[in-house]
Amino acid sequence: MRPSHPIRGSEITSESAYLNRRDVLQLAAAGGMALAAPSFAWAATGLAAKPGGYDPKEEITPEADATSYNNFYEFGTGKADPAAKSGDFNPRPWSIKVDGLVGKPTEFDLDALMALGLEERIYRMRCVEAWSMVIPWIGFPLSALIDKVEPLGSAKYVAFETIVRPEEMPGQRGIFQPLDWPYVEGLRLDEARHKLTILAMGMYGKTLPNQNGAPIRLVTPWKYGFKGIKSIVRITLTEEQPASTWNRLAPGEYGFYANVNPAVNHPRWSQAMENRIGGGGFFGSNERPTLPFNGYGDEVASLYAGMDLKANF
Ligand SMILES: Nc1nc2c(c(=O)[nH]1)N[C@H]1C(S)=C(S)[C@@H](COP(=O)(O)O)O[C@H]1N2
Ligand SMILES: [Mo]
Repeated sequence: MRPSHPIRGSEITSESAYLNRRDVLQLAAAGGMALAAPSFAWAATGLAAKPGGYDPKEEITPEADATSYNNFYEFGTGKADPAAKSGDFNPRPWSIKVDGLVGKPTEFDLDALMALGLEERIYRMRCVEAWSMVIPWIGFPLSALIDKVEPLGSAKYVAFETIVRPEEMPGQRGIFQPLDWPYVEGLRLDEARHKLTILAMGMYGKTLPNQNGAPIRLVTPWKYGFKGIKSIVRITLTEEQPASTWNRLAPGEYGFYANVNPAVNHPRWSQAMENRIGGGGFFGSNERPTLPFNGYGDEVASLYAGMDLKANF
């Protein structure tokens, strides 16, 4: 069954939003990033490959699907809740505090974040519930942010935290709270600095909609969707492995690494296949095999050399 696509505020405001495709191109040109040109050529033609194992034969997921079928428990536990119930959330102004084991703890506002080098990256995404999408993100490499704060030699991990704002997030109000807030996630420092890891501020050439994690969220395309923490307000470099929300809730079901792995089943279902959302239909009609590391193995497998990925799932 396809979800309905109600008209949302974000569709009306997107043209006047702070970030549109032209701004992105200008910023990318100003920054002179090596990756920017190929990314944009590739976005413009809709063809060609890279970065990151993207198969040009795979269609980009319709924007209406990517913005209406979401997980964002701060707005409710249903997949339609984030689009339906995030209208009161106001992601501007915003800042991210970066602290912990760094030489230069810094608070970055949206302008400072955008200046870190926005570019478009089309990534295959894969959720633990076995649905997948192909999404054109706009973001910058997380490594650019990490470099700015000058990590200390003792830093081994990066911890992320989502905003807590019950006044604007109905899933954080009421007696039944499905998760402990704030939502938290973590990466190993080398994963965080990997070239595929971005903080996204837009998608489909527009400002990120509230339901997808406005104004800024993590994207790690070789990991299951739950690692992609949304509406980030704090990033802390640590020596110890940080907590992650789903791992804390159900450690047998959601590992810290969360690398997409068709050989490691979720205890309640197989991870061998996935359903690509969009276009032709929803569940059942668009099934395909899941690839190790979601198809990004050439780029990321070396991060895990010598590790038992069944034990470290
Ligand atoms: N703060 C926060 N971040 C979150 C979640 C959440 O509930 N809260 N859900 C996660 C899960 S389970 C998934 S699959 C992705 C979904 O991202 P999308 O809605 O943009 O596809 O967001 C992740 N990030
Ligand atoms: Mo998820």
